[in-house]
Amino acid sequence: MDAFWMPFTANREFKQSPRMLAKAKGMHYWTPEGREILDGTSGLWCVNAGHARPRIVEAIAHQAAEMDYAPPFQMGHPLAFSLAERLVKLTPEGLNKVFFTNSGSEAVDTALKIAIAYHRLRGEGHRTRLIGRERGYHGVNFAGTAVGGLGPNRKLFGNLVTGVDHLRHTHDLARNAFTKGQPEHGFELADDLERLVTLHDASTIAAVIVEPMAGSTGVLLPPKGYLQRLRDICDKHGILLIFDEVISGFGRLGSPFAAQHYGVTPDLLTAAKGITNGVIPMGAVFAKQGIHDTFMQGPPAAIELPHGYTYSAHPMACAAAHGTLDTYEEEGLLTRGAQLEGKFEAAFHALKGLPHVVDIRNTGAVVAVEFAPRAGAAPGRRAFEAFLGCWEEGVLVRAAGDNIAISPPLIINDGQIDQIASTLAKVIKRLD
Ligand code: PXG
Repeated sequence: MDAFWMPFTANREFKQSPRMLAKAKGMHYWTPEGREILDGTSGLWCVNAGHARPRIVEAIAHQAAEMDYAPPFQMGHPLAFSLAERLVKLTPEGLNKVFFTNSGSEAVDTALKIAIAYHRLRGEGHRTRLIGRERGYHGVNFAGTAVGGLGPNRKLFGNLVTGVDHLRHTHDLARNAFTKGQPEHGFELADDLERLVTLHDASTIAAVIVEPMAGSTGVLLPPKGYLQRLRDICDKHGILLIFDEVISGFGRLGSPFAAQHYGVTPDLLTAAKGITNGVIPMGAVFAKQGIHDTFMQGPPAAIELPHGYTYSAHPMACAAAHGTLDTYEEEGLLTRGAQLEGKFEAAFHALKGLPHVVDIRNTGAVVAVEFAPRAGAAPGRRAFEAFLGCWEEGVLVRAAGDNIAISPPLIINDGQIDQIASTLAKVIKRLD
């Protein structure tokens, strides 16, 4: 166990009593001992079509034998172009250019660099400030950590990128607890952006980045009207709006992207995870035509964007993404979340009234159950114990601060939704 320094894990605690997964198929994992675990988290918000799907397995096997790798700089391969064509048909109107990365973190840092460079190319090089939001998660690279809004992820690393500010988060238990779908209260929190404009001046601000639905911080839905208000303020001041859809993209909310679900279109949109069903790492930044075209002004022989990765548009990832999109299309998975929403809502809101439960939130195929923190204990302990309890009962859920988040593969059936809800209820009753 010793050599592997595990990510975002309590290494010493884990190595005392490991939780290991060895096999996966459809809605389930199996431990090395053969214990069956229902996947209530799509792995880590990524396996949206379920595990070991034949189209994806075949696509990867074929590609490994056909062409394992191709250099992405000054060279191309057909799958990358065909994948880009397919993807921009799914994205919100106008986001019709795609830049490939290998993760959500890389997509975020890429989008922020594009935003700054875009302004510079337009003669507004003074627009460098980046605005994030409290409780936002934008991955772990330098800029993503800086615009991120989770204190524990930031405090070890100093100031990182300077010229960053944050909007307040929109979570409001006092006014919105136990809301089904979008909360009624809080759209005015978007006006924080006006306050930051007043403070710093719009001419210094390059972009605002938010998750339309904040996932890893515990499923925070945007208050009604909030995203449109942000869009309006950005337009008024020439600020780019970036939606980080690494979690909300590819069907989680019942539309291909949250931008379509909420009817608000950003200027740049980041994605990852579900783009390949989590099977091969891949991320993407989708850009509006006008942003892309701003880069296409200089001499044709010049490299317009000096940015990219050895593995951008990796053939294996492109093959996995094609197999994933085939599966999503054939099974209608990118809109299935909308049909599942009612079942999720009924199954999980029935947990209201159980001990320590202070909020339940849901949309599409995602739910959070929030606990009151235990007095005197470290934050999140109750949720972590609920996660452990569910694991022992054969259900994988995710602890996020004081919340349990549930985001299973979109192929889930009603009986499996009930199994997650009843297991969680049983475990909650045992919590102190
Ligand atoms: N943006 C968002 C909105 C994310 O949710 C990233 C960027 C970074 O993606 P990569 O691929 O670099 O990890 C994410 C990742 C959790 C959890 O517990 C969520 C993520 C990662 C790890 C844990 O909810 N999301």
